[in-house]
Amino acid sequence: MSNIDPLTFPPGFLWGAATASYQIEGAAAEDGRTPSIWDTFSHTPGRTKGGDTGDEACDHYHRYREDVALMTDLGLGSYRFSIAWPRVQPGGRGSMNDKGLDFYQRLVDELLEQGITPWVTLYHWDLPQELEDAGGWPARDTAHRFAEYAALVHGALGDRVRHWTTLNEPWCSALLGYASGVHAPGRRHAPDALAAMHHLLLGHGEAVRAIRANDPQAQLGITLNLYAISPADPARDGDLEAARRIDGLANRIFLDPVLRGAYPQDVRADLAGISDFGFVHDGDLETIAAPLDLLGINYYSRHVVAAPDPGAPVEPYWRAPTSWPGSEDVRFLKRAGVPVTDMDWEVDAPGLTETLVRVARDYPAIPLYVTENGAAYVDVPGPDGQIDDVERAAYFDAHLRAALAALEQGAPLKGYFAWSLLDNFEWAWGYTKRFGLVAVDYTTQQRTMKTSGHRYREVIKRNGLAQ
Ligand code: IFM
Repeated sequence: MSNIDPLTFPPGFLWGAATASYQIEGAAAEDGRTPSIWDTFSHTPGRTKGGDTGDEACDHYHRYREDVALMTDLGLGSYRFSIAWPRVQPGGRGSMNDKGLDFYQRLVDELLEQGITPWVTLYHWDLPQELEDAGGWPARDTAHRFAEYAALVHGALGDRVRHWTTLNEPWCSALLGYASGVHAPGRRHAPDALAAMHHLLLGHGEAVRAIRANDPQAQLGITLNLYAISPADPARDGDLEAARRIDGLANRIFLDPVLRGAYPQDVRADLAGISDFGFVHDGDLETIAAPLDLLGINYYSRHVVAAPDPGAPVEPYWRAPTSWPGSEDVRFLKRAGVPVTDMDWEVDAPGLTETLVRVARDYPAIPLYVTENGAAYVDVPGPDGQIDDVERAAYFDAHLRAALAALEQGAPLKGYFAWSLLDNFEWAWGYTKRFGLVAVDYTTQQRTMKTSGHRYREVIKRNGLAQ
Protein backbone atom coordinates (compact mmCIF):
# COMPACT_ATOMS: atom_id res chain seq x y z
CA MET A 1 0.00 0.00 0.00
CA SER A 2 1.41 3.38 -0.96
CA ASN A 3 0.15 5.09 2.17
CA ILE A 4 2.24 7.66 3.97
CA ASP A 5 -0.09 7.86 6.95
CA PRO A 6 -0.73 4.35 8.27
CA LEU A 7 -4.16 5.32 9.60
CA THR A 8 -5.47 6.56 6.26
CA PHE A 9 -7.31 4.43 3.73
CA PRO A 10 -6.41 4.59 0.03
CA PRO A 11 -7.94 7.40 -2.02
CA GLY A 12 -11.36 6.43 -3.39
CA PHE A 13 -12.00 3.89 -0.62
CA LEU A 14 -15.77 3.27 -0.55
CA TRP A 15 -17.49 3.88 2.79
CA GLY A 16 -20.94 2.46 3.27
CA ALA A 17 -23.54 0.95 5.52
CA ALA A 18 -25.76 -2.05 4.82
CA THR A 19 -29.28 -3.24 5.54
CA ALA A 20 -31.63 -5.94 4.24
CA SER A 21 -35.22 -5.72 3.05
CA TYR A 22 -37.02 -7.96 5.53
CA GLN A 23 -35.01 -6.57 8.43
CA ILE A 24 -36.08 -2.95 7.93
CA GLU A 25 -38.81 -2.37 5.36
CA GLY A 26 -42.05 -3.45 7.07
CA ALA A 27 -45.10 -2.85 4.81
CA ALA A 28 -45.27 -6.61 4.53
CA ALA A 29 -48.65 -6.72 2.81
CA GLU A 30 -48.56 -3.39 1.00
CA ASP A 31 -48.68 -2.58 -2.71
CA GLY A 32 -48.92 -6.18 -3.81
CA ARG A 33 -46.11 -7.72 -1.75
CA THR A 34 -46.83 -11.36 -0.94
CA PRO A 35 -45.27 -13.52 1.83
CA SER A 36 -41.71 -14.71 1.75
CA ILE A 37 -40.39 -17.66 3.72
CA TRP A 38 -39.49 -15.19 6.49
CA ASP A 39 -43.08 -13.97 6.81
CA THR A 40 -44.25 -17.57 7.17
CA PHE A 41 -41.44 -18.49 9.54
CA SER A 42 -41.75 -15.46 11.81
CA HIS A 43 -45.53 -15.92 12.01
CA THR A 44 -45.09 -19.54 13.09
CA PRO A 45 -45.23 -19.70 16.91
CA GLY A 46 -41.91 -20.44 18.56
CA ARG A 47 -39.67 -19.62 15.61
CA THR A 48 -38.53 -16.10 16.59
CA LYS A 49 -37.86 -14.48 19.97
CA GLY A 50 -41.07 -13.12 21.39
CA GLY A 51 -42.88 -14.02 18.17
CA ASP A 52 -41.35 -10.94 16.53
CA THR A 53 -42.01 -10.47 12.81
CA GLY A 54 -40.88 -8.07 10.10
CA ASP A 55 -44.44 -6.84 9.51
CA GLU A 56 -43.51 -3.29 10.50
CA ALA A 57 -39.79 -3.52 11.30
CA CYS A 58 -38.26 -0.02 10.90
CA ASP A 59 -41.05 1.07 8.56
CA HIS A 60 -38.31 1.99 6.11
CA TYR A 61 -40.78 1.48 3.24
CA HIS A 62 -42.47 4.71 4.33
CA ARG A 63 -39.52 6.44 5.97
CA TYR A 64 -36.82 5.83 3.37
CA ARG A 65 -36.36 9.58 2.76
CA GLU A 66 -35.64 10.16 6.44
CA ASP A 67 -33.24 7.20 6.35
CA VAL A 68 -31.42 8.52 3.28
CA ALA A 69 -31.08 11.83 5.14
CA LEU A 70 -29.35 9.90 7.94
CA MET A 71 -26.98 8.41 5.35
CA THR A 72 -26.22 11.89 4.07
CA ASP A 73 -25.57 13.02 7.61
CA LEU A 74 -23.14 10.13 8.04
CA GLY A 75 -21.43 11.02 4.78
CA LEU A 76 -21.90 7.54 3.28
CA GLY A 77 -20.43 6.99 -0.15
CA SER A 78 -22.63 3.95 -0.73
CA TYR A 79 -25.70 2.27 0.68
CA ARG A 80 -26.04 -1.51 0.36
CA PHE A 81 -29.67 -2.63 0.54
CA SER A 82 -31.56 -5.67 -0.67
CA ILE A 83 -34.58 -6.10 -2.87
CA ALA A 84 -37.54 -8.04 -1.45
CA TRP A 85 -38.20 -10.60 -4.17
CA PRO A 86 -41.92 -11.03 -3.27
CA ARG A 87 -42.38 -7.27 -3.40
CA VAL A 88 -41.22 -6.94 -6.99
CA GLN A 89 -42.18 -10.37 -8.34
CA PRO A 90 -44.92 -11.72 -6.07
CA GLY A 91 -44.92 -15.49 -6.07
CA GLY A 92 -41.45 -15.57 -7.66
CA ARG A 93 -42.66 -16.06 -11.24
CA GLY A 94 -44.05 -14.02 -14.05
CA SER A 95 -44.24 -10.29 -14.51
CA MET A 96 -43.04 -7.57 -12.20
CA ASN A 97 -45.20 -5.75 -9.68
CA ASP A 98 -44.82 -2.11 -10.70
CA LYS A 99 -45.89 -0.75 -7.34
CA GLY A 100 -43.29 -2.79 -5.51
CA LEU A 101 -40.65 -1.87 -8.02
CA ASP A 102 -41.58 1.81 -7.68
CA PHE A 103 -40.38 1.76 -4.11
CA TYR A 104 -36.87 0.78 -5.20
CA GLN A 105 -37.00 3.29 -8.09
CA ARG A 106 -37.76 6.05 -5.58
CA LEU A 107 -35.08 4.84 -3.19
CA VAL A 108 -32.42 4.68 -5.91
CA ASP A 109 -33.37 8.13 -7.19
CA GLU A 110 -33.22 9.58 -3.70
CA LEU A 111 -29.79 8.03 -3.10
CA LEU A 112 -28.43 9.33 -6.39
CA GLU A 113 -29.79 12.80 -5.66
CA GLN A 114 -27.82 12.74 -2.42
CA GLY A 115 -24.69 11.52 -4.19
CA ILE A 116 -24.83 8.08 -2.54
CA THR A 117 -23.98 5.06 -4.69
CA PRO A 118 -26.75 2.45 -4.55
CA TRP A 119 -25.45 -1.09 -4.08
CA VAL A 120 -28.14 -3.70 -4.62
CA THR A 121 -28.23 -7.15 -3.08
CA LEU A 122 -30.67 -9.31 -5.03
CA TYR A 123 -31.23 -11.99 -2.41
CA HIS A 124 -30.98 -11.42 1.32
CA TRP A 125 -33.11 -14.41 2.31
CA ASP A 126 -36.69 -13.46 1.41
CA LEU A 127 -37.61 -16.29 -0.97
CA PRO A 128 -41.23 -16.02 -2.18
CA GLN A 129 -43.25 -18.57 -0.22
CA GLU A 130 -44.69 -20.06 -3.41
CA LEU A 131 -41.18 -21.05 -4.52
CA GLU A 132 -40.56 -22.73 -1.17
CA ASP A 133 -43.86 -24.57 -1.58
CA ALA A 134 -42.59 -25.76 -4.96
CA GLY A 135 -39.45 -27.20 -3.34
CA GLY A 136 -37.43 -24.16 -2.26
CA TRP A 137 -33.69 -23.96 -2.80
CA PRO A 138 -33.25 -27.77 -2.74
CA ALA A 139 -35.16 -27.72 -6.05
CA ARG A 140 -33.08 -26.91 -9.14
CA ASP A 141 -35.82 -24.80 -10.69
CA THR A 142 -35.42 -22.18 -7.92
CA ALA A 143 -32.00 -21.33 -9.36
CA HIS A 144 -33.58 -20.60 -12.74
CA ARG A 145 -36.35 -18.53 -11.12
CA PHE A 146 -33.70 -16.50 -9.29
CA ALA A 147 -31.75 -15.76 -12.47
CA GLU A 148 -34.95 -14.66 -14.19
CA TYR A 149 -35.87 -12.39 -11.27
CA ALA A 150 -32.32 -10.97 -11.18
CA ALA A 151 -32.47 -10.08 -14.87
CA LEU A 152 -35.86 -8.40 -14.43
CA VAL A 153 -34.67 -6.29 -11.50
CA HIS A 154 -31.54 -5.36 -13.41
CA GLY A 155 -33.71 -4.43 -16.37
CA ALA A 156 -35.62 -1.99 -14.17
CA LEU A 157 -32.76 -0.47 -12.16
CA GLY A 158 -29.66 -1.21 -14.21
CA ASP A 159 -29.62 2.22 -15.85
CA ARG A 160 -28.83 3.75 -12.43
CA VAL A 161 -27.39 0.92 -10.32
CA ARG A 162 -23.85 -0.18 -11.15
CA HIS A 163 -23.09 -2.47 -8.17
CA TRP A 164 -24.89 -5.79 -7.81
CA THR A 165 -24.53 -8.53 -5.24
CA THR A 166 -26.36 -11.70 -6.20
CA LEU A 167 -26.63 -13.53 -2.87
CA ASN A 168 -26.00 -12.52 0.69
CA GLU A 169 -24.43 -15.28 2.80
CA PRO A 170 -25.56 -18.44 1.00
CA TRP A 171 -24.14 -20.45 3.92
CA CYS A 172 -26.96 -19.07 6.09
CA SER A 173 -29.65 -19.65 3.46
CA ALA A 174 -28.57 -23.26 2.95
CA LEU A 175 -27.30 -24.47 6.30
CA LEU A 176 -29.37 -22.43 8.77
CA GLY A 177 -32.43 -22.61 6.54
CA TYR A 178 -32.37 -26.29 5.56
CA ALA A 179 -29.99 -28.13 7.96
CA SER A 180 -30.39 -26.76 11.50
CA GLY A 181 -33.64 -25.02 10.61
CA VAL A 182 -33.04 -22.03 12.88
CA HIS A 183 -33.71 -19.74 9.92
CA ALA A 184 -36.55 -19.79 7.40
CA PRO A 185 -37.87 -22.02 6.02
CA GLY A 186 -36.92 -24.02 9.12
CA ARG A 187 -36.31 -27.35 7.42
CA ARG A 188 -33.92 -29.89 8.92
CA HIS A 189 -32.52 -32.21 6.31
CA ALA A 190 -28.79 -32.08 5.67
CA PRO A 191 -28.86 -33.62 2.16
CA ASP A 192 -31.42 -30.99 1.13
CA ALA A 193 -29.26 -28.27 2.66
CA LEU A 194 -26.37 -29.28 0.40
CA ALA A 195 -28.65 -29.32 -2.63
CA ALA A 196 -29.88 -25.86 -1.55
CA MET A 197 -26.29 -24.64 -1.37
CA HIS A 198 -25.58 -25.84 -4.88
CA HIS A 199 -28.75 -24.34 -6.32
CA LEU A 200 -28.08 -21.02 -4.60
CA LEU A 201 -24.65 -20.96 -6.25
CA LEU A 202 -26.11 -22.05 -9.57
CA GLY A 203 -28.67 -19.25 -9.34
CA HIS A 204 -25.81 -16.85 -8.61
CA GLY A 205 -23.89 -17.98 -11.68
CA GLU A 206 -26.92 -17.85 -13.94
CA ALA A 207 -27.81 -14.39 -12.63
CA VAL A 208 -24.27 -13.13 -13.26
CA ARG A 209 -24.41 -14.40 -16.83
CA ALA A 210 -27.83 -12.88 -17.44
CA ILE A 211 -26.91 -9.46 -16.08
CA ARG A 212 -23.51 -9.43 -17.76
CA ALA A 213 -25.11 -10.22 -21.12
CA ASN A 214 -27.24 -7.07 -20.84
CA ASP A 215 -24.75 -4.84 -19.10
CA PRO A 216 -21.04 -5.59 -19.60
CA GLN A 217 -20.13 -2.63 -17.38
CA ALA A 218 -22.03 -3.84 -14.29
CA GLN A 219 -19.96 -4.49 -11.17
CA LEU A 220 -21.01 -7.98 -10.16
CA GLY A 221 -20.25 -9.96 -7.05
CA ILE A 222 -21.47 -12.30 -4.34
CA THR A 223 -21.26 -11.80 -0.59
CA LEU A 224 -19.98 -14.66 1.59
CA ASN A 225 -19.91 -14.76 5.37
CA LEU A 226 -16.35 -15.87 5.99
CA TYR A 227 -14.81 -16.81 9.31
CA ALA A 228 -11.32 -16.93 10.66
CA ILE A 229 -10.91 -20.49 11.90
CA SER A 230 -8.40 -21.67 14.50
CA PRO A 231 -7.63 -25.01 16.06
CA ALA A 232 -7.98 -24.82 19.85
CA ASP A 233 -4.49 -26.30 20.14
CA PRO A 234 -2.37 -26.01 16.99
CA ALA A 235 -0.13 -28.78 18.28
CA ARG A 236 -3.02 -31.29 18.38
CA ASP A 237 -3.74 -33.18 15.18
CA GLY A 238 -7.42 -33.64 16.09
CA ASP A 239 -7.88 -29.90 16.53
CA LEU A 240 -6.11 -29.17 13.24
CA GLU A 241 -8.41 -31.65 11.55
CA ALA A 242 -11.47 -29.97 13.14
CA ALA A 243 -10.23 -26.61 11.81
CA ARG A 244 -9.78 -28.05 8.32
CA ARG A 245 -13.31 -29.44 8.32
CA ILE A 246 -14.98 -26.27 9.59
CA ASP A 247 -12.94 -24.05 7.27
CA GLY A 248 -14.11 -26.36 4.48
CA LEU A 249 -17.77 -26.14 5.36
CA ALA A 250 -17.84 -22.45 6.30
CA ASN A 251 -15.47 -20.92 3.77
CA ARG A 252 -14.00 -23.11 1.04
CA ILE A 253 -17.20 -24.85 0.00
CA PHE A 254 -18.35 -21.44 -1.30
CA LEU A 255 -15.06 -19.78 -2.26
CA ASP A 256 -13.79 -22.70 -4.33
CA PRO A 257 -16.75 -23.19 -6.69
CA VAL A 258 -17.26 -19.45 -7.17
CA LEU A 259 -13.63 -18.52 -7.68
CA ARG A 260 -12.03 -21.78 -8.85
CA GLY A 261 -14.88 -23.66 -10.46
CA ALA A 262 -14.74 -26.78 -8.24
CA TYR A 263 -15.99 -28.00 -4.88
CA PRO A 264 -13.06 -28.84 -2.59
CA GLN A 265 -12.34 -32.59 -2.74
CA ASP A 266 -11.64 -32.91 0.98
CA VAL A 267 -15.00 -31.30 1.85
CA ARG A 268 -16.82 -33.55 -0.59
CA ALA A 269 -15.13 -36.50 1.12
CA ASP A 270 -16.21 -35.20 4.55
CA LEU A 271 -19.79 -35.01 3.26
CA ALA A 272 -19.79 -38.32 1.39
CA GLY A 273 -22.02 -39.98 3.99
CA ILE A 274 -24.66 -37.31 3.45
CA SER A 275 -24.65 -36.56 -0.23
CA ASP A 276 -23.05 -37.83 -3.43
CA PHE A 277 -23.37 -34.32 -4.91
CA GLY A 278 -25.56 -35.81 -7.62
CA PHE A 279 -27.22 -32.41 -7.87
CA VAL A 280 -24.15 -31.12 -9.75
CA HIS A 281 -24.95 -31.35 -13.47
CA ASP A 282 -22.51 -31.01 -16.34
CA GLY A 283 -21.64 -27.37 -16.87
CA ASP A 284 -22.92 -26.18 -13.46
CA LEU A 285 -19.51 -25.38 -12.07
CA GLU A 286 -18.57 -23.42 -15.14
CA THR A 287 -21.74 -21.37 -14.63
CA ILE A 288 -21.08 -20.91 -10.91
CA ALA A 289 -17.55 -19.68 -11.67
CA ALA A 290 -18.74 -16.98 -14.08
CA PRO A 291 -16.15 -14.19 -13.80
CA LEU A 292 -16.87 -11.59 -11.09
CA ASP A 293 -15.75 -8.02 -10.59
CA LEU A 294 -15.59 -8.20 -6.82
CA LEU A 295 -16.08 -10.40 -3.79
CA GLY A 296 -18.08 -9.21 -0.79
CA ILE A 297 -16.95 -10.51 2.59
CA ASN A 298 -19.08 -10.32 5.72
CA TYR A 299 -16.87 -10.72 8.75
CA TYR A 300 -18.01 -10.90 12.35
CA SER A 301 -15.91 -13.36 14.33
CA ARG A 302 -13.65 -16.41 14.57
CA HIS A 303 -14.51 -20.06 15.17
CA VAL A 304 -12.13 -21.81 17.54
CA VAL A 305 -12.64 -25.52 17.14
CA ALA A 306 -11.45 -28.72 18.73
CA ALA A 307 -11.49 -32.44 18.07
CA PRO A 308 -14.58 -34.35 19.10
CA ASP A 309 -14.79 -35.28 22.75
CA PRO A 310 -14.02 -39.00 22.70
CA GLY A 311 -16.42 -39.64 25.57
CA ALA A 312 -19.42 -37.86 24.05
CA PRO A 313 -21.96 -39.76 21.97
CA VAL A 314 -22.23 -38.42 18.43
CA GLU A 315 -25.78 -37.85 17.27
CA PRO A 316 -26.14 -38.30 13.51
CA TYR A 317 -27.51 -35.35 11.58
CA TRP A 318 -30.96 -36.85 11.15
CA ARG A 319 -31.43 -37.08 14.93
CA ALA A 320 -29.74 -33.88 16.04
CA PRO A 321 -29.79 -31.39 13.18
CA THR A 322 -26.91 -28.92 13.23
CA SER A 323 -25.58 -26.31 10.87
CA TRP A 324 -22.42 -28.40 10.37
CA PRO A 325 -23.53 -31.63 8.71
CA GLY A 326 -20.87 -34.29 8.73
CA SER A 327 -18.92 -32.34 11.36
CA GLU A 328 -21.55 -32.27 14.09
CA ASP A 329 -19.06 -33.72 16.56
CA VAL A 330 -16.55 -30.86 16.19
CA ARG A 331 -16.48 -28.76 19.36
CA PHE A 332 -16.79 -24.97 19.08
CA LEU A 333 -14.97 -23.37 22.00
CA LYS A 334 -15.02 -19.97 23.68
CA ARG A 335 -11.63 -18.66 24.72
CA ALA A 336 -11.30 -17.49 28.31
CA GLY A 337 -10.93 -13.72 28.57
CA VAL A 338 -11.95 -12.92 24.99
CA PRO A 339 -14.84 -10.44 25.04
CA VAL A 340 -18.06 -11.38 23.28
CA THR A 341 -20.83 -9.28 21.76
CA ASP A 342 -24.50 -9.57 22.67
CA MET A 343 -24.69 -12.37 20.04
CA ASP A 344 -22.12 -14.23 22.15
CA TRP A 345 -19.68 -13.92 19.23
CA GLU A 346 -16.05 -13.42 20.18
CA VAL A 347 -14.60 -10.05 19.24
CA ASP A 348 -11.62 -10.93 17.07
CA ALA A 349 -10.44 -8.07 14.90
CA PRO A 350 -7.19 -9.79 13.82
CA GLY A 351 -9.48 -12.42 12.28
CA LEU A 352 -10.58 -9.80 9.76
CA THR A 353 -6.98 -9.16 8.69
CA GLU A 354 -6.39 -12.90 8.52
CA THR A 355 -9.52 -13.47 6.43
CA LEU A 356 -8.79 -10.70 3.93
CA VAL A 357 -5.14 -11.67 3.54
CA ARG A 358 -6.03 -15.35 3.19
CA VAL A 359 -8.61 -14.68 0.48
CA ALA A 360 -6.20 -12.40 -1.35
CA ARG A 361 -3.53 -15.13 -1.21
CA ASP A 362 -5.66 -18.18 -2.03
CA TYR A 363 -8.04 -16.54 -4.53
CA PRO A 364 -5.90 -13.78 -6.03
CA ALA A 365 -6.79 -10.89 -8.27
CA ILE A 366 -10.36 -10.23 -7.20
CA PRO A 367 -11.14 -6.86 -5.60
CA LEU A 368 -12.52 -7.28 -2.07
CA TYR A 369 -15.14 -5.35 -0.16
CA VAL A 370 -16.13 -5.85 3.46
CA THR A 371 -19.86 -5.81 2.80
CA GLU A 372 -20.81 -6.29 6.47
CA ASN A 373 -19.02 -5.90 9.77
CA GLY A 374 -20.50 -4.84 13.07
CA ALA A 375 -21.63 -5.85 16.52
CA ALA A 376 -24.74 -6.25 18.65
CA TYR A 377 -24.62 -4.76 22.12
CA VAL A 378 -27.31 -3.86 24.63
CA ASP A 379 -27.82 -0.12 24.25
CA VAL A 380 -28.93 1.86 27.26
CA PRO A 381 -30.03 5.43 26.46
CA GLY A 382 -28.65 8.08 28.83
CA PRO A 383 -30.94 10.56 30.63
CA ASP A 384 -30.75 12.81 27.56
CA GLY A 385 -31.88 9.94 25.30
CA GLN A 386 -28.45 9.66 23.68
CA ILE A 387 -26.80 6.28 23.23
CA ASP A 388 -23.15 6.21 24.10
CA ASP A 389 -22.37 2.79 22.61
CA VAL A 390 -18.67 2.82 23.33
CA GLU A 391 -18.29 -0.96 22.93
CA ARG A 392 -19.72 -0.89 19.39
CA ALA A 393 -17.57 2.13 18.53
CA ALA A 394 -14.52 0.25 19.82
CA TYR A 395 -15.50 -2.81 17.77
CA PHE A 396 -15.62 -0.70 14.60
CA ASP A 397 -12.36 1.02 15.45
CA ALA A 398 -10.56 -2.30 16.02
CA HIS A 399 -11.90 -3.80 12.79
CA LEU A 400 -11.00 -0.76 10.74
CA ARG A 401 -7.44 -1.05 12.07
CA ALA A 402 -7.57 -4.70 11.06
CA ALA A 403 -8.71 -3.67 7.57
CA LEU A 404 -5.78 -1.25 7.35
CA ALA A 405 -3.43 -4.04 8.40
CA ALA A 406 -4.82 -6.21 5.59
CA LEU A 407 -4.26 -3.39 3.08
CA GLU A 408 -0.74 -3.02 4.38
CA GLN A 409 -0.21 -6.74 3.68
CA GLY A 410 -1.42 -6.31 0.13
CA ALA A 411 -5.11 -7.31 0.28
CA PRO A 412 -7.00 -5.51 -2.52
CA LEU A 413 -9.65 -4.09 -0.19
CA LYS A 414 -11.71 -1.41 -1.91
CA GLY A 415 -14.46 -0.57 0.56
CA TYR A 416 -16.15 -1.21 3.90
CA PHE A 417 -19.83 -1.35 4.85
CA ALA A 418 -20.88 -1.15 8.48
CA TRP A 419 -23.62 -3.50 9.60
CA SER A 420 -25.98 -1.94 10.12
CA LEU A 421 -27.34 1.48 9.33
CA LEU A 422 -30.30 0.92 11.65
CA ASP A 423 -31.23 -1.35 14.53
CA ASN A 424 -33.45 -3.94 12.90
CA PHE A 425 -35.12 -7.35 12.90
CA GLU A 426 -32.30 -9.76 13.72
CA TRP A 427 -33.96 -12.85 12.24
CA ALA A 428 -34.69 -15.57 14.82
CA TRP A 429 -33.58 -13.12 17.52
CA GLY A 430 -36.33 -10.70 16.56
CA TYR A 431 -35.76 -7.17 17.87
CA THR A 432 -33.73 -8.31 20.88
CA LYS A 433 -30.37 -7.63 19.20
CA ARG A 434 -29.26 -4.20 18.10
CA PHE A 435 -26.58 -3.69 15.46
CA GLY A 436 -27.38 -0.15 14.29
CA LEU A 437 -25.24 2.95 13.97
CA VAL A 438 -28.64 4.55 14.43
CA ALA A 439 -31.02 3.46 17.19
CA VAL A 440 -34.64 2.76 16.35
CA ASP A 441 -37.41 3.12 18.91
CA TYR A 442 -39.84 0.51 17.61
CA THR A 443 -42.81 2.15 19.34
CA THR A 444 -42.38 5.62 17.88
CA GLN A 445 -40.05 4.76 14.96
CA GLN A 446 -37.81 7.57 16.14
CA ARG A 447 -34.23 7.33 14.90
CA THR A 448 -31.28 8.46 17.08
CA MET A 449 -27.68 8.49 15.92
CA LYS A 450 -25.51 6.56 18.38
CA THR A 451 -21.95 7.48 19.38
CA SER A 452 -20.74 4.77 16.95
CA GLY A 453 -22.56 6.61 14.15
CA HIS A 454 -20.95 9.92 15.07
CA ARG A 455 -17.52 8.26 15.14
CA TYR A 456 -18.14 6.53 11.80
CA ARG A 457 -18.98 9.93 10.30
CA GLU A 458 -15.56 11.19 11.44
CA VAL A 459 -13.81 8.16 9.96
CA ILE A 460 -15.54 8.70 6.62
CA LYS A 461 -14.76 12.41 6.61
CA ARG A 462 -11.10 11.79 7.34
CA ASN A 463 -10.93 8.62 5.16
CA GLY A 464 -9.21 7.06 8.12
CA LEU A 465 -8.73 6.89 11.84
CA ALA A 466 -7.64 9.78 14.02
CA GLN A 467 -4.91 8.08 16.02
O1 IFM B 1 -28.33 -9.31 10.52
C1 IFM B 1 -27.46 -10.18 9.87
C2 IFM B 1 -27.51 -9.95 8.37
O2 IFM B 1 -28.79 -10.09 7.87
C3 IFM B 1 -26.61 -10.95 7.68
N1 IFM B 1 -25.29 -10.93 8.23
C4 IFM B 1 -25.16 -11.02 9.66
C5 IFM B 1 -26.04 -9.99 10.33
C6 IFM B 1 -25.90 -10.08 11.85
O3 IFM B 1 -26.31 -11.34 12.29
